[in-house]
Formats: sequence, C-alpha cells, structure tokens
Amino acid sequence: MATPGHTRPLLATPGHLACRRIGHSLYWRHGQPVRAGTGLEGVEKREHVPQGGWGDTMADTETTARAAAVLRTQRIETPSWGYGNSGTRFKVFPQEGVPRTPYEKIDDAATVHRFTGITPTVSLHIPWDAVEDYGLLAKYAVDRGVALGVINANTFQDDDYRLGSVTNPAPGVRRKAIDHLLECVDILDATGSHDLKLWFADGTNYPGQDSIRARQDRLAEALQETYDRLGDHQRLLLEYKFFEPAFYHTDVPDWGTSYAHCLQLGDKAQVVIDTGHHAPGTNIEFIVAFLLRAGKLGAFDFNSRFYADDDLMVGSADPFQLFRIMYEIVQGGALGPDAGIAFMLDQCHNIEAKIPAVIRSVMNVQEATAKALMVDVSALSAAQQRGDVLAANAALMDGFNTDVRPLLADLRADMGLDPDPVAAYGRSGYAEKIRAERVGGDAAGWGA
Ligand code: RM4
Ligand code: MN
Repeated sequence: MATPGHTRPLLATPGHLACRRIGHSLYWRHGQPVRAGTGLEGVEKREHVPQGGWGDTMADTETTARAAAVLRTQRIETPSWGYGNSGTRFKVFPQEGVPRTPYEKIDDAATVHRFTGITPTVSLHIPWDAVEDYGLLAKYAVDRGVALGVINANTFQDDDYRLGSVTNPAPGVRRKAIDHLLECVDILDATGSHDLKLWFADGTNYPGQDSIRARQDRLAEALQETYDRLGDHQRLLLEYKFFEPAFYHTDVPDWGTSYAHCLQLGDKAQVVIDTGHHAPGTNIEFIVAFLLRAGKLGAFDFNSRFYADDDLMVGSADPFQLFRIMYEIVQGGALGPDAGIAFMLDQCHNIEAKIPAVIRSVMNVQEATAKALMVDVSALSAAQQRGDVLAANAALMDGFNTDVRPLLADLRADMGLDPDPVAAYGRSGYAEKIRAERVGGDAAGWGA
C-alpha cells in the first residue's frame, strides 16, 4: 500500500527517544504519571520513566527505544463507512456533519491521520463509495495526505441476493455478483490499490434449503474467476464470519474455510481476520499465529465484540485479547509495512461521535501494540525453555500491565503530533466546521 504523509524519518538510533526529553515533562506520584503544569508541589520529577515500568534499567531503556522505533512505523487503515451513519439491526441513527460523498469521507479520514499520524490510507466499499472517476478520487485523497487502500466488494444489499450472491442457486445472480467482483478489480487498477477484500453474506437459514456442497463449488468458481483477473501486485483477501445474516450455515464461516479456498487459489489469496467474526471464546491469537506461519494472513478488520458482530471500538471490550493478538503479530515479525498485512478498522459507530471514535480505536491498537513490544522476550523464552509456567506467564503479563501511555505521548510529540489526539481533535474545531458545512444532501450510511 502506498503511504503518503510519512516523510518524517524513522528514529535514527535505538535509544533516541529514551535519551532525550521530548516536549513535556512527566511527574510521578504514587507510581502514576502526572503531567507537568498542574501546580503539583513536592512530587518527584523524572525523565518520563515510570517506576517499576519501562526504562528503569538499561535493558528496559533499550526495549522502550526499540518499541518506539517500531511504533513509529505502525500503520492502520480506516474505513470510509466508519465515518458515515450507521445503526443497529433496528435503526440507523443519523448524526450531524457526517459525510455525504466519498470525498467528504476522505476529508474525515485525512483529519484522523492529521491527529494520529499513523492512518495514511482509507478503505472503500463499493458501491457505497462509487464515483465516476476513481483516478480523480485517488488524487483527491493524495492531495489531502492520505491514499486509497483496500477495496471492499459489496454483494449483500441488492434484492437479487436474498438467497446469496456468488453461491446463489440462480446462475444469473451468480454472474451479476462475479461481475461486481471483477468491476472491483478494475477499481483497484484505477486507484492503484492492491487489495480486494471479499466478505460474503451467503449462507442458508434452514437445513435442506440448498446444497452446502454445491455452494462450496459455486464459491470456488467465483473466487477463481476473480483471482484470475488480478494483476501481479494485487491480492484477494477473503474474510470469514461464523453467522449472520445466515443462521443455519454460512458459506465462509471460519478461518479454515477461508484458508482452504486461499490455498487452492494461490499466493495472491490470503485470509482476513475480522476480530468480531468468531464464536465466543475463540482463541483468535492462535488463528493469527497459524496463518502467519503459513504465510496466509492478509489483513485484519479490527473491532470489539461482547456478543456477536458488535462492531464496537477496537480494544473497548477486551483489551487483553487485543494485546494477545498484537503479541503474536510482533513475534511473527508482521507489524511493519513490509510484512504486507493490512491492519484495518471495521467498526460501526452508532452512539458515539465518529471521528473521535476512530481516533480512539487507533490509539487502542497502538497501546496494545506497545504493550506487546514491552514484553521481555528473552525472559519469556528462557522461562518457556525451562518449563517455568508461572515465570513465562508473568513475563507476558508484565508487558500487558505496562502503562505505555507516556511512551506513546512522547512518541506523538516527537512526531510533531499532539500527545492526546482525541483532545486535540476536540479543540480543532473540525467537528463544528463539518456540522455547519454539511447541511443538505444525503448523508452517507448503510446503503449510501
Ligand atoms: C461485514 C464485514 C465486512 C464489512 C461489512 C460492512 O460484516 O465485516 O468486512 O465490510 O460488514
Ligand atoms: Mn469486516
């Protein structure tokens, strides 16, 4: 993926961040960091290094510096639909100031990037983001400091798709769905994006409704035709989801099904893990480790869930799970842009303001990643080798329990960003501006 807007050099040397003061001071009271300028008296002043946390020893300082260098290279893609209106199964709740066009969605994505510094791409959903000229849309994005990323095909909203899209028993409907997938590859060509992401709402509600096996054949045929149309540098990313909207069986219900189809297709086909698309209790980090090892992990759709596909802000329901996932990513060497994994958000902000919710999600992923990077891997692996279960678990938990917020605040300051992106966005006046400007027209949302 192209990543414009990242012209600042990476940290030149490990230790850079730990060895100099950046922008602001932190004070410590009762082991907790407190910002300077709060009129504190008698508190100890330290060089942004928490007690018992990162930076207390030379080894910790090095770990912190390494973590900062890696975090600086982290990239997260935001979804165009995350900026539009959305709702529950029962109602869409409109908000003032939401975008009315794909261009306005890009404006919002560029705004998020301005405050986070690590979200330089935005994924599109077709036809929600259909425009006449995709080359112009791509240029519009670049002019605003972002680029178009993954293209999502939508074969789940036309009346024809009631019984499925690419697995529909009617050949004419299948043809229509496949033609849409091929059109999305044309869009990749026009935008310069690399990835086509496919999620199918296909499945059945009743035993006997259709042949499960025939539907697998139809799916394989549709994927093959689409795969054959890909250019050398393009990928097909296949997402799975265990249920909904179909309730008896789903045609791509799990990572195993997606993996098997991707294996059959070839190197340019990889699996998408949407963190909300599993049965409760599923060990997602196992799936991450397995797919990474097999070279078949292509992308993430990050979000949080308490029950089903809740699409809440990532890291809100289970930050520990997010940490465990990011730990596998870090251990698999898969965090950097070179690893070719698209780290995307796929969320649906119903009751919260959209732009700050996206910013918060990005920060949550950053925090989970920073904690994963703070794990003392040599202590952990030594404990594993000697079969010391408690010590191994403690080494991992030490990473999770590290307060990485000061590290991230310093990193942001070093990148020329506000240490608190949500607050900075709130002060920026952008929310008031879009509320005043985006009056009239049709607000974007599900189906628009
Ligand atoms: C689906 C799936 C897809 C997303 C749509 C909007 O549940 O997660 O990734 O594009 O929702
Ligand atoms: Mn998804």
